[in-house]
Amino acid sequence: KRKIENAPNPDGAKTIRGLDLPTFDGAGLHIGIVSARWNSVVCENLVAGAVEALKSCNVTDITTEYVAGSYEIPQAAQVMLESGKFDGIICIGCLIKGGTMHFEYISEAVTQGIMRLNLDYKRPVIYGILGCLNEEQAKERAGVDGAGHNSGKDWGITAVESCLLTKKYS
Ligand code: DLZ
Repeated sequence: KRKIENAPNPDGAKTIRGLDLPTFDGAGLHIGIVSARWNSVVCENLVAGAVEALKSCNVTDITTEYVAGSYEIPQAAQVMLESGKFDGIICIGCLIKGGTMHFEYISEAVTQGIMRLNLDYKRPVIYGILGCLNEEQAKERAGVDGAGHNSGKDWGITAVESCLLTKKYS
């Protein structure tokens, strides 16, 4: 089990953060996931990890939508937020550095786009975009074939925690 040194267990959380699935009660939350299909093996594992974590927090209302690549994610998330149906959105994508400048341009655009949605809509829009130098790094961070750790689980927990904070002050 992985320990996350810089993410201390928040007050009231029942299990220790860093043990696989800490507990927040997300019953009644409506969570959307938007995932890219580029690097689909990695993204599918990340989506599965996020769904597993959401369910472990009692979230039953989960809608998953797909887009072609990471570049399409912010606009898709915006459409979902505009529907008013979601308490929060988890954005999932995997950018792998290649021989051209695509990686830099898309990473920058997607990162800015997702942050803008967070602030404009006052709803958590979780940044589940891996930016990796090669496929091996990406697979490790998505727990593909049992390697490394599935970051999707962290993003599922983070979505619930942030939605609960938002509800507390809304
Ligand atoms: C074009 C492109 C490239 C080169 N690499 C990736 C990638 O590693 N990960 C990803 O999610 N998407 C990639 N794309 C596709 C773009 O995100 C986008 O779908 C297209 O440029 C069309 O807008």
